[in-house]
Amino acid sequence: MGLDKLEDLALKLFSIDAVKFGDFTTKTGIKTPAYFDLRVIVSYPDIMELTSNMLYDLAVKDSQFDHLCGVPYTALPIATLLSIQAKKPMLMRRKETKSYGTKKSIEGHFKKDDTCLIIEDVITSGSSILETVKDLKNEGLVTTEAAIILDREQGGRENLAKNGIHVKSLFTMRTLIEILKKHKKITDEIVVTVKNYLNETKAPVIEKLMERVILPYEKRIDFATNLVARQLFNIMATKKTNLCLSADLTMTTGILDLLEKVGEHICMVKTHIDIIDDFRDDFVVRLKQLADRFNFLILEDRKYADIGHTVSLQYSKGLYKIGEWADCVTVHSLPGEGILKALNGSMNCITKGVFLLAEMSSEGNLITQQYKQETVSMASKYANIITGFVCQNKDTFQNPGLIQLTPGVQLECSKDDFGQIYKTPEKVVVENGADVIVVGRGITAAKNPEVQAVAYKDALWKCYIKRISGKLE
Ligand code: 5IU
Repeated sequence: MGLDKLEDLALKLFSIDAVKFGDFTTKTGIKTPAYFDLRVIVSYPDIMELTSNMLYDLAVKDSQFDHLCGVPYTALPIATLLSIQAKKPMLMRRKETKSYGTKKSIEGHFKKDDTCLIIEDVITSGSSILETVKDLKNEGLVTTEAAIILDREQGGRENLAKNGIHVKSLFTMRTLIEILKKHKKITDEIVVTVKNYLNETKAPVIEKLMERVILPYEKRIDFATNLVARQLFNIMATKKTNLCLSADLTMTTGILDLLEKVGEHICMVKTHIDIIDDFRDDFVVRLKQLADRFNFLILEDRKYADIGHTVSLQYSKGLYKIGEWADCVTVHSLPGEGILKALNGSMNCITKGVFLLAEMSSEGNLITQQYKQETVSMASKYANIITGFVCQNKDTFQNPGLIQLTPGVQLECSKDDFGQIYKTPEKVVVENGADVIVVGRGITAAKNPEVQAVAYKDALWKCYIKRISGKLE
């Protein structure tokens, strides 16, 4: 590609204020001496045409791919022009997944394993492209290349390379400012300021997508900010079990006897303290003794869902005083972040943990894609108390320091009479990314619970080993 064309485009972008220099603050609050707003090019058809022709020559005409996909929103019109010029079908990613109907995040017709070329305007960290790639991947599409207008040279290219995506860009920040300097559009001072800025300001490093599900538990300990998560990873790695027993029995002796038998095979016991008929304080003393003896944690599945103030009372007061003996508790995000704020205050230390409910296993539950995403982002502000999420799918979150707790598991797929949907160990661990697997009646209702606990433990561990060996599909 001749330099003339590049120079022509650079000058045109400058003349329409798509490229500006001065003191700017980005959306995320970072100061920058160079600002790009390529959205304005939709008002200049000749510049749109020039841009897309140049991207076509650079990255489209000699590339092999089945679809083009623009990163929403600025790149969409350019992707459309390229799709027409290349006569290749386009895909569109929804930024907000529909919360009704098909719940599809990618629009357009495609087959599994089809390849996709990404079109984007500017990259800084590369995170927008990675979000699009993640959604494409979840639909079975493969992405290895991205064609972009400008690389801000702040680490995006490297972040994308780590995720197997090669970037071809029309401009880098340096080539762009050199052209503008040559044509006396910007002063030497601006050139120096921008170059210094580039040397000093790198975008955050983004780890590999899906890393969580292929990292072994022991390697995830260092990523965990909540102490209970660290303990749980440690227990799983040393005891070689990711089985959590849901001890939904109504007599204390039943629960304690069961734990005597299966304690060595589990990493955690999940209780529903309010279903016990003969609750007495010494029950929790004995429960704690068993937990210490067999090295497992206690999760009270209380599913808090009230306003923060009430929840802090429910957590620390009343008959059960859950906060005194449970290592962690389950919590709904429904009431808003006040519930986490209150628990953060009540827990008062990071030796306690919260599993936040992001999805449920029961038929017809009302949790939507948006609810799930907002639950995950709510948790990020309370990293010291969040142990993980109760969820059903691996794309719910990426952070390898958090734990995916998945209920609704039996050795054979089935349902109960009240809408519980069971999946197999293979499905939840290998395909859906479960880290800790909750089994209740699969063990408690068995003729020989101990034998059955071992069967679950072995099956679940085998699946985990298969998953971390990278044989995902
Ligand atoms: N539980 C679920 N599904 C969920 C959530 C919690 O089954 O989505 I959140 C609880 C309910 C029960 C246990 O205590 O997990 C599963 O027991 P069974 O394996 O017996 O179905």
